[in-house]
Amino acid sequence: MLRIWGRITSVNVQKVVWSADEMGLAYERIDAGGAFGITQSPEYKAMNPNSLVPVIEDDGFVLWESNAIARYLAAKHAARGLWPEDPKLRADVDRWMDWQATTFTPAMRDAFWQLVRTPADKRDAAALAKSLADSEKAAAILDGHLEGRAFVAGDAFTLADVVNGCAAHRWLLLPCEKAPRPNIERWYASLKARPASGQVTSLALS
Ligand SMILES: N[C@@H](CCC(=O)N[C@@H](CS)C(=O)NCC(=O)O)C(=O)O
Repeated sequence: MLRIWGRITSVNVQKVVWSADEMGLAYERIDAGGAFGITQSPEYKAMNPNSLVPVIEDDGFVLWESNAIARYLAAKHAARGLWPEDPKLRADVDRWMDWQATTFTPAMRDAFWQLVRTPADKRDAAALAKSLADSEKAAAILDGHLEGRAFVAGDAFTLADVVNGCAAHRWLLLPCEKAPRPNIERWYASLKARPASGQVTSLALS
């Protein structure tokens, strides 16, 4: 059976779990990382020398990097809707997946850590302010892109919605003032209505 290592509070683990749930896959998720440890053990490092989550093991095949895992699962299970075969459509999905991993989530990392995982008296105000400003820029780009569109890439739900949905979940729940983003909110509400998103969209931030 497919095994997924990683705590569900990790946005990168969330992307894999939501992808697997969209495909209706059976899997076992093993808590690892953060307070669960495990990632520094020699056995885990043999799977992922970065000591990060998630990692999957599928019939002896080991893979890390959350977006690569989501694409592998879609390819293996012929989930063509989630990762289309048409080169242009696929490139569009890949582009927005890369954007999530390189721009949207990194922008909000400090804000998330400062507001959710750091006591108020120990926060770094400058890091928080910069991260909030960067996040607003990214949110404005996504909101503008979603104007008149139901989904991030193409006309149907894809992996680009899954990974950006995980990032948006984190952004929308961050306890801070944000500019109104009506297109993100409409799109995110439609993702939240999908049964397969439940493990992620029902989570409180921690
Ligand atoms: N690019 C990697 C990043 C993985 C990553 O940064 N994972 C974080 C959690 S989101 C992690 O393992 N942090 C250390 C820990 O949880 O112990 C991916 O997308 O899988």
